[in-house]
This record gives sequence, C-alpha cells and structure tokens, in this order.
Amino acid sequence: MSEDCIFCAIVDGDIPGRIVRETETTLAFLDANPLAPGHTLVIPKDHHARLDDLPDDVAADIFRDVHELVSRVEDAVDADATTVGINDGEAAGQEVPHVHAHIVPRFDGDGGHPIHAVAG
Ligand code: IU
Repeated sequence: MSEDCIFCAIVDGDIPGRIVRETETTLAFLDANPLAPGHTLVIPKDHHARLDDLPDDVAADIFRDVHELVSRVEDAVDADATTVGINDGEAAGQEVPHVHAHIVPRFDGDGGHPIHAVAG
C-alpha cells in the first residue's frame, strides 16, 4: 500500500468503490468518471505505479480478469464492443500512478476513436 494513493484506499476499503470482481491479487471496480456506462478498471491490489513494476504473475492475473470481464461488462450494458487500454506513464495520460487497465464499453456510432477515446 502507498499512502495517499486513491486506488490503494479503495483496495483497503477506506474509500468506497463499486466493486465488480475481487481476487487475491486484483480488484475490478467501476470508474468514478466513466467514459461510457460500465467503464471498469482492473488493478493490482498491491501498489505498483507502472506496468514494468508488476510481478509477472500479477500482470497475468490482471489480463485474466480483463479477459473474463469484457464479455460480462458488454452484456451488462448491452455494448457492441470494448476498448481495453492502459495509460502507462504520465506522458501517456496516466493520472493515477497505480497500474490500471481500462475496460471501456463501446456502442455502434459512439464516435470514439480506438485508444484516443480512452486516453482522456
Ligand atoms: P488514467 O489512465 O490514469 O488517466 O485513468 C484514471 C482513471 O481513474 C480515470 O478514468 C478516472 O475517472 C478514474 N478514477 C476513479 O475511478 N476514481 C478516482 O477516485 C480517481 C480516478 I482520482
């Protein structure tokens, strides 16, 4: 855990999160400022700022969760497709320095561009 990390506070239950899935090593919850209904974040429970900091097994756990959640989230909000993205580092648009994968439901004609739509 890292002090003053908002995502660590969600993991610890100090800040409420709308939890979608929890495993021993990962947590998935709804984004507080969703780019689309169902916008979900998948994070490691331990604090790691950048992808390169993640242990291999936790990186695999995160992708396993993303893989399993995409269809569940699409079904839940009746989406047509999904953009999955990680902003890895400040210059890439990472605002919260705790690794997180975005699952952004997409809808026919929503006008978003792949990747740029999730970079905001
Ligand atoms: P980014 O990839 O670091 O730019 O994305 C950060 C995301 O975290 C962004 O979509 C925010 O809406 C989201 N978020 C959140 O869900 N809860 C929070 O308390 C904060 C940010 I701060």
